[in-house]
Amino acid sequence: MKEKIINSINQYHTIIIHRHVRPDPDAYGSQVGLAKMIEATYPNKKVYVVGEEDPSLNYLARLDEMPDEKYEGALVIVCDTANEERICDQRYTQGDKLIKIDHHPNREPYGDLMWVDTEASSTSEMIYELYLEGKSDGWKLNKEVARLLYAGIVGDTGRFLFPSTTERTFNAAQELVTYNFDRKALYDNMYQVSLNIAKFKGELLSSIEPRESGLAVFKLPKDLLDRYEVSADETHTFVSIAGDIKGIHAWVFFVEEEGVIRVRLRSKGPVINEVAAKFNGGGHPMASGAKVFSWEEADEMVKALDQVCLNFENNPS
Ligand SMILES: [Mn+2]
Repeated sequence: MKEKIINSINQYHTIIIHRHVRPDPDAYGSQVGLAKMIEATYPNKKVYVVGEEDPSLNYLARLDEMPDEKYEGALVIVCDTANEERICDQRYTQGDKLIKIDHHPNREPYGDLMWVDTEASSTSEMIYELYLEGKSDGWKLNKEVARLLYAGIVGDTGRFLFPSTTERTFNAAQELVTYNFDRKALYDNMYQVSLNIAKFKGELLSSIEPRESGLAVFKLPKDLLDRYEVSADETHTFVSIAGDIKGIHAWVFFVEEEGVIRVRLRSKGPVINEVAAKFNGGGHPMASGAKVFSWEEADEMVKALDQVCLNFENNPS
């Protein structure tokens, strides 16, 4: 598949790269890392990165304004996005050919070519491996590409901590750091938090009451977010908050937004993506997202998660 993707890239003059809504470092890293790698390798090609910018990720890259007509005859690549609904900028269908590159479970296949590797820690790791495949044909990596791909890998692996981190991950990181980008500046940008977020975290930590099942529940109604001046989007920065606490097997965030309660699920053992799938969501076995539409429905979801955690306690695999 990697070879087919490289052949397609070879064939097209204009290449437009998309990623998912609510971007994270892996979305930007894989999208812009791939773009800059193609530019370095093929200086005559036109490569564009599209989607709404997230100002908190401006330190990684800035995106392009794209007139519609550029899609005509173009190759479109979508990185790090499991399903079509989550693709940022819905013009992705307007090109000549569509390629999906992703590491999430392939529940909703799309595209003329698909490269999905759920064993990869991140899409950025896959883009590094695409480079390895193309290396003998002259594919080029540079300092900026290395910085972007490294950021994506670090972001999706929680700094090489999550079980998705493998020998492949370290292999990629090992070569990427030889490009001598400013790693300290990158980490400073990725992990600094503002004072209100730090205080909000304190509030959440002191509110933890683990349930008998080993599940911890964080309910974040709008008035609480308002009191700390924390936006619903910002809550993703402390989603791993309960990971170090003894006795907690899984935890769930319910974040109240306009007309919807967004759910973020994390686990250290119980498989939680099946519950997520029942509540308008999905994702990885140990990290998923979902949506509910009332606090009553949130409580139903908590019950379903309790069950999964209790089953895990009784039969840990
Ligand atoms: Mn990813």
